[in-house]
Amino acid sequence: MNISSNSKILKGFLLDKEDEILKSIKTILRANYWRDIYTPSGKKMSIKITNCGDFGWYTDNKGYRYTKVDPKTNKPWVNMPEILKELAIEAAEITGYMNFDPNCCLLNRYEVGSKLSLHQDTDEKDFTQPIVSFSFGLPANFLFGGSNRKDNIDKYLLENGDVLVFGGQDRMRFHGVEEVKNVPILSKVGDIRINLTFRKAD
Ligand code: MD3
Ligand code: FE
Repeated sequence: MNISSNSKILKGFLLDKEDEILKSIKTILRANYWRDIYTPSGKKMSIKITNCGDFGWYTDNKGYRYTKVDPKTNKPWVNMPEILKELAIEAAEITGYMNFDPNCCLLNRYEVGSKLSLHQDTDEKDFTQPIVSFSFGLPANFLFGGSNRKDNIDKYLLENGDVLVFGGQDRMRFHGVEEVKNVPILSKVGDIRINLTFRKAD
């Protein structure tokens, strides 16, 4: 299934402001460094995560959920840097979402060999709000299915500086990320892929 008119891939949208964005990511990491995460059944996932904003997404033996505090430190997640919030809102507006109000940014770190299995994002409260995603570092194939797990899957290459905006019917579609491969690119973040997803959690 193709991406519908409710969603968009903005190729290279972040490249102009790459240095400033990477600085703000470093600020987030100083407060809340990358965490290993476990599925509710106890399986270690291959990606590491952290968050900023009023809410953070987390998973451990207590389940998949949004939390106001970092479960590891019991302190609130660090503020969402204004530059990141503004760019996410701008990308949403370009796609037609004029009232995107993100209060969570989930950061995913993919090493070479990491992947994210097919899933739906269902922990948010308001599915009329889109999800905006930023990609940096190594490229990856984004897998986009339908509203049933068995539906046909399309692949879209995500590269450094790309933005995706997903909303409307696409918001509930199954999606994932193929195993990240090491390819020679000019990367300012090293041989990893970093993905930021902006959400309205609550
Ligand atoms: C389409 N992250 O964090 S970003 C996730 O590249 C997640 O790390 C992937 O799936 C990544 O949950 C994909 C693009 C994305 C994010 C959320 C979506 C696409 C989406 C929710 C619904 C439909
Ligand atoms: Fe997802």
